[in-house]
Amino acid sequence: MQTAIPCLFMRGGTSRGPFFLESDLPSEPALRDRVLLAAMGSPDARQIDGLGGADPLTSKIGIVGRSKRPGVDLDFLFGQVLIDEARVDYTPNCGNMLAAVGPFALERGLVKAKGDETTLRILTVNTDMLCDVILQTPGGRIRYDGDARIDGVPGTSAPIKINFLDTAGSVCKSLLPTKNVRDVIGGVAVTCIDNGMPVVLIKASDLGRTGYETKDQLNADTELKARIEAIRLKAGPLMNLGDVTKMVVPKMCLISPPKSGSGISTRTFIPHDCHSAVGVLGAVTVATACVLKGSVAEGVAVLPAGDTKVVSVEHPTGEFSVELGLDPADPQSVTRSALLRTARLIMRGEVLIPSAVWDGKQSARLAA
Ligand code: NQM
Repeated sequence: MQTAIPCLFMRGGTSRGPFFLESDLPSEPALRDRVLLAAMGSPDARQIDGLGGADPLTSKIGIVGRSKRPGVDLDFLFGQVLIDEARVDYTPNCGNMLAAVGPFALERGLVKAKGDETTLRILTVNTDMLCDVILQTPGGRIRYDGDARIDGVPGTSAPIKINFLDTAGSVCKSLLPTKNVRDVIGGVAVTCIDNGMPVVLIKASDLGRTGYETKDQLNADTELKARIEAIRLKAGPLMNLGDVTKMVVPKMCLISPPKSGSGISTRTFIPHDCHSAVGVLGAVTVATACVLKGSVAEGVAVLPAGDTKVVSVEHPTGEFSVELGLDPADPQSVTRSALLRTARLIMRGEVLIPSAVWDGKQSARLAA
């Protein structure tokens, strides 16, 4: 016997996973997590018995509902389903999966299109982060095809613009949680920063690498990975994150001068595997470090002039442009960020969960 749970399987940016209505999942968090682990096939290195793609970028889920907060359309809970461990981590945000939330909500009738373009205000409940997402909705339906191209995804799709309203200190409670723009950890200069994602920036050259290695080269570099992890474990408590041994944050980012002449080049560990591109809020955070005087990105990043800076964050499969709005009175202060993503509905249906995991009934205590 199995329990059928409605779900839409969607790509959001350079990530992918099943999206669920909050009301279709158990309301009791521990049971909900067991259901999500069964849906994805975790723990198992190949996630062979579920929907997961055996990679951190394809082992993600979204839970969406109408927002309880006035003026906000949707609540989004992002879950990183660990592959080798029976655990769902709700600590960080995911700006990639966020791109699929509006399309999901339109598909499932949680919201209505408002014309050729629809702006939805979404609350990412993981860190209480608000954003406005602008979707193409000609004829009242979500449009997936279009001319927008993002590196890391083949072809083109309809653009989805995301304007973040309040990202500083998302998980660490402040933009610079160590109170310094630069620290030395394990003998290496780092910048510990959180403008939507806790990230530790390190100059690749300080670790004896170019920063232009491929993802596979870096994933095979066990000596480098051990060094990065040692720094990460020390950075965690300094960033108000406590013991991060079992957490997926902070992400670790090796930086080097931009290959194209403008922006910054990155290789991001999330936190143990090298990302094939770069996370959305990871990129916003790295771009923010680039405008801070004294950060390890100073002298590495090449930035355009002006109060609105488009920072090209280069990564292993291309680049990601982040628009930062700076306070004209304080050019060290980033007041907003915006970027472009795309998304697509890949499959709609039901995911089947062994009824020994969940029989489909809400617990009597919580349902009452
Ligand atoms: O930083 C990967 C991704 C992410 C997270 C990661 C993300 C973000 O590419 O907002 O999108 O950092 O684990 O999906």
